Amino acid sequence: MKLLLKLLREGLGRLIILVDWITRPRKTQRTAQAQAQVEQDIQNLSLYQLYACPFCVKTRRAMHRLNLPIETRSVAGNSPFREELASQGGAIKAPCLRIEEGNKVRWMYESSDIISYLEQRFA
Ligand SMILES: N[C@@H](CCC(=O)N[C@@H](CS)C(=O)NCC(=O)O)C(=O)O
Repeated sequence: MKLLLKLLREGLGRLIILVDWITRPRKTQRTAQAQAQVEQDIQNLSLYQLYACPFCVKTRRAMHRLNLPIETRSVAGNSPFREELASQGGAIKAPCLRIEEGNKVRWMYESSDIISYLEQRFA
């Protein structure tokens, strides 16, 4: 039963990835200079995430639409990022956006909060 649920969840995750890939939104177009500035500005961001998690797919889709090549860090299995997320962020829940602000680090959970934050900063 547990195995069946796992297979179902993973199958659904793969299906969501396929549908996302087929229906990808267009990337925001910027001048080369504006894009270079954005790419500079996202250096302090990283997304802790899982490949087939629907909330992570939704967040990566928004990143794609906003043309934000933010570094992604997998928290699957025994990845060191998983431990980092638990100990520094406070919970193992994906997605989570790590935001470095000067010498402070903010951990933003909730896909809809992350997307709103990215839209406010970069849309
Ligand atoms: N409301 C959250 C849901 C996130 C969520 O449930 N993520 C799952 C993966 S699909 C997770 O990290 N589960 C691990 C856990 O809860 O321990 C969001 O929109 O980001």
